[in-house]
Amino acid sequence: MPAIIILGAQWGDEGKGKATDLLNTTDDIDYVVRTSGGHNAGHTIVVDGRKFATHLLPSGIITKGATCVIGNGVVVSPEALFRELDGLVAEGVEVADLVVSANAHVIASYHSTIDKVTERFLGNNKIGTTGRGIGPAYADKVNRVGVRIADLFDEKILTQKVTAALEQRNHLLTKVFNRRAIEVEAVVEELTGYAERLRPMVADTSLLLNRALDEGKTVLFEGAQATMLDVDHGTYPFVTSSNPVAGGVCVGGGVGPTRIDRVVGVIKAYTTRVGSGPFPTELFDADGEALQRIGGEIGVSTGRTRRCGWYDSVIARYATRVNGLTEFFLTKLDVLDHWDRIPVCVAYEIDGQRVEEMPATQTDFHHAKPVYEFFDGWKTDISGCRTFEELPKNAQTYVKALEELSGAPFWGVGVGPGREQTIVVN
Ligand code: 2SA
Ligand code: GDP
Ligand code: MG
Repeated sequence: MPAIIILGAQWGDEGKGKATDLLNTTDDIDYVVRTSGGHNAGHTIVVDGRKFATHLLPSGIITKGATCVIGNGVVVSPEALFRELDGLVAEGVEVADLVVSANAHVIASYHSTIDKVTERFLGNNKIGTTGRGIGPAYADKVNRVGVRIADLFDEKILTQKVTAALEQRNHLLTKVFNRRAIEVEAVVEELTGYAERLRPMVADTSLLLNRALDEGKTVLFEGAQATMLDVDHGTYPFVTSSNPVAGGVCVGGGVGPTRIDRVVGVIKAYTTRVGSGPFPTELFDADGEALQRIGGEIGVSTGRTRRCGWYDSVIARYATRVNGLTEFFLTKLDVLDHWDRIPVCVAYEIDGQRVEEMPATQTDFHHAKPVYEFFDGWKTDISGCRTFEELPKNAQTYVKALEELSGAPFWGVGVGPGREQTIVVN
């Protein structure tokens, strides 16, 4: 199985880090690749009780073996990159090799400034971004005034590009936001400061990955954010500024769709979301608080509390459709150990009509009310279960029901954060 995509099927934080780590340590993976987003991701890996978090780096970085790749579709803050690498080394991690695409776009400190100022300006209508400069960096890229990693090695070109980018940004900052203009020289100095350390890591990663696939090597694409945060397919405008769906992986990795063999959607046994935007199964009661507390639902990068709700199979079916999922990996089933009865959203009610598929418009999605089916809980600690048969009967019924509703087979089930706390079903 040479090319595998792992991606988020809900609003992120489904356990993509754990799923990536699991495949990386049980299968023979040669490359672990990030293809979208930046250091707004927060992927957690728990090995022998030790917890590691990655933000910009692929999760494979903590396991020496596979080469890690940051693809052209990623927005890279060199400052965050080296802070993260140095942090892991300081923790005693023997980090894996890292290759960075020459065509990846750069996040400079002004992108983060603009991100935060814009959010403040939006007030109650804010997106709830991570403030990492992700949106402004992608905006520069699409607006054709972005700086790419390769530009850091030629000061003259870098100066030209930063000048062009800041011409527009400074107009906005000074005239609309009443802020001081950002100086070109300061940005050029900031960025060239990373050039020497970056240079040996930089390559044509599309060529690297395509050659690897030609040679029968195995490439694991580790998605960041998730389907419902996709700028095209998510709950726009409450989304991130990239395409975390399977199609975006091909664009951001420089590989064609015909090379992909498996597309795994990681999905939680309930739902969470961080930031603003619609969320039909969101709970505002003691159940929501309990899911948040028991599930430890706190943002890995920003420390924000995540909003919680029940499993939404309309979203699962949508994720199957827009990503062409070949399978799901269900996580955090153990968090539901404590409930007598577990609701699952099987459809929506919109203006009195039952709707089984994701509504075509955001207005309808904002009005969607969940239609629930109820399943008996198991009220047993399942964190030690290692086979499907060891799970209590009610947990088996719950998993089978979700699988039936979600549109693709369940490959595995997570019963705890640890690498070994996994049941392989299919
Ligand atoms: P941005 O910063 O422009 O990408 O924010 C836009 C929206 O995307 C959401 N977003 C996320 N949602 C869940 N998890 C993310 N990663 C971190 C984590 C988040 C954190 O793993 O916990 O630490 O808060 C992530 N990154 C972006 C964001 O909340 C906005 O809704
Ligand atoms: P990602 O962004 O998709 O990689 O997910 P995060 O790391 O942001 O959040 C997932 C959280 O759930 C992390 O704290 C993981 O350690 C944890 N986790 C992953 N799988 C399981 C599971 O099956 N059970 C439990 N209890 N925790 C899990
Ligand atoms: Mg996360």
